[in-house]
Amino acid sequence: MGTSTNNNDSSNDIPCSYIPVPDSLDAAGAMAEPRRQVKGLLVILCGLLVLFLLVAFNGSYRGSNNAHEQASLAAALTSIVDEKSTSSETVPSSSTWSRGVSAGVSEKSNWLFSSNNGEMYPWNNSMLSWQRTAFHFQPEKNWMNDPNGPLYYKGWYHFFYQYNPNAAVWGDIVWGHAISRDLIHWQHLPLAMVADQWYDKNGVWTGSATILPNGKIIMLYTGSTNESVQVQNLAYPADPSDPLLIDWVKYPSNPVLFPPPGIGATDFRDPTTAWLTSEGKWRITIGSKLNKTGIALVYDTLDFKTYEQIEGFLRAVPTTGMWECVDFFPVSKEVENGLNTSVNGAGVKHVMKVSLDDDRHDYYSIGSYDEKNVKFIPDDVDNDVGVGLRYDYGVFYASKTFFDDSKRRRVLWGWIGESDAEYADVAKGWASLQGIPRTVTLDTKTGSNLIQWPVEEVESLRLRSDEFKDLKAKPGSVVPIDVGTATQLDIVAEFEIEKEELEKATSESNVDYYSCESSGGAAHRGALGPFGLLVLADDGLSEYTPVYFYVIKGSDGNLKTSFCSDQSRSSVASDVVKKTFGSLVPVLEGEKFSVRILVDHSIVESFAQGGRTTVTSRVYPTRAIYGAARLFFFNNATAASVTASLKVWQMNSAFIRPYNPDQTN
Ligand code: DQQ
Repeated sequence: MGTSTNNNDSSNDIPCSYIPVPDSLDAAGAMAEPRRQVKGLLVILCGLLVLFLLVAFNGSYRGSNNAHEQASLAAALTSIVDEKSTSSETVPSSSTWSRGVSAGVSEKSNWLFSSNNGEMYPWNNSMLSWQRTAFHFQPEKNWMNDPNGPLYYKGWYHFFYQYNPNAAVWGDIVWGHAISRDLIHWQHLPLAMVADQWYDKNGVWTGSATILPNGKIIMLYTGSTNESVQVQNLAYPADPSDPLLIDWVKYPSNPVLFPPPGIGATDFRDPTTAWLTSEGKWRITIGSKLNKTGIALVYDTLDFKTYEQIEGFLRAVPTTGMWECVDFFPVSKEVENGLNTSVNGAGVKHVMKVSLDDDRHDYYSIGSYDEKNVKFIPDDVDNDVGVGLRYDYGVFYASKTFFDDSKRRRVLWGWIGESDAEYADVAKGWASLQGIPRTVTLDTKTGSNLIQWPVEEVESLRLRSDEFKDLKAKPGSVVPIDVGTATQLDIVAEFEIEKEELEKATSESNVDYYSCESSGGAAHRGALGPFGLLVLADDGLSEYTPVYFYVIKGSDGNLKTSFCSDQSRSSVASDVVKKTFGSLVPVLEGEKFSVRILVDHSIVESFAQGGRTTVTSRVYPTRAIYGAARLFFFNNATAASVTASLKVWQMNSAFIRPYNPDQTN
């Protein structure tokens, strides 16, 4: 596995997971001769100019708060971003070929840039090797997508996942399997289920686990048949006394469910974990669509072998399209504990999550579950299933929760795809990872959103830390945060805007909402933002990824805060997706602006206001890598000064390797 303690970065002592890729990319059959890149040269020149400015003003500027210096840096930052934001990427707008669709599911690989008119960046071995993460779950090689059937059993966390054993692109899907004692360090086990039956010949697709009160494990999954019909199948451990659950048996009378009348043969997939009805039956839901209306079909069963379809839908929402990977679970209104999936009652709200095939985002809705009428009723129709709140406003899809009985918590897994070109993934030999598992609870302060937070076990990877108190950034300035190499970090930061400026700020005319997607990213300046951190930045600021807050005073006089991540300057390479994304985040009376950021090579996971809004980015820098990666605090507001206090930990690598019976942890 790629988590050896081989460190290519001489400037620090953190073990990394770099896997060498073939020296000759041509030999890997993946990349052609790069085109000459005028834009790249321009960026290099700008970078040199910034470097020159830095050296001219002060040979050693670290930690300085000199206003002149900061203004120069900020000017460079703004002009570079402005220049970049006007340039256009050479991206093919559509593809005539789709691997997924031909197999009965939507496209899953990132085929962007794979056609001839895409501009290819001359990636080299060390750039590509750097992208492999150090403490996120990844298979040793090849393609991975959705989390499947996560569960806790006899002292082990089990993680199954959609896996292509043959290539770094979607296809030939089987179930990979890994085990862990702590959700952080993993051991790879043999494939749990392969496509060896007519009813899953075209793929062993997504499914969920149910643990019965007697401890028995039930696995339901979608099979894509030899004729690409989506059916539901039952599987169970061959030997329940084996805590590693290595062997799985497929029920001999599979499939247990076919698409019902009126439902398309390729619109019937991803069964949920089952929950108990008050009548003692088990109930599941399965995603589908009717024309453009996303729907969740419901079935009751006593034995998981025969099912009764319940009339109507758990929920149906027009215009949302196919619902993949539906998840349905209770959260407590009273305690922080997670709840078993079957819990219902007065102290409980229900969460319904769908993965929208049409836009590849995971949407959730909070509401109540009317057991008698078999309906989910959202608290707020503006935040109905598939139209309002999202788990994550960046790259995060096909997620699934499970109830971890050992720690009485609900844990969320999410598939984090790539934002680079498929040919680069083929050259690396791997694609996709899983986000750090997150605990999910109801935000009892707002009552209207969930709180997601990295599982506490990730803190066991924290190494040395640096603390910075009350750093001040004047309007339009950048302050270096000296933590040394900044490729594996856990950052906790708080920001405060000058009180006076907050009070003085006037309503921005006709603006009630700052959209991260369409407001020009971190280069666009307002009175009260943007401000935040530049992660994966190089010293010359030729590459950086701003994770930031943007505050506006709405026409009603109230402050509204957006939390965003801007990829437009994350890499000088042109063949990666460079969107800006994010959303509003509630900041309550008396709260500071706060963020936690996990940086792990090509992934940046950010949690604002204790986890009310989260944004995950994939970034592919070419210069801000290894020992050259740095961290900065920036304030690009026009009026307000911002104060920041931070604690930054260097993060160790997780130990993710093939199963070894001698290693029990
Ligand atoms: N991935 C699986 C499907 C599911 C989709 C196929 C979501 O079961 O709908 O790999 O990413």
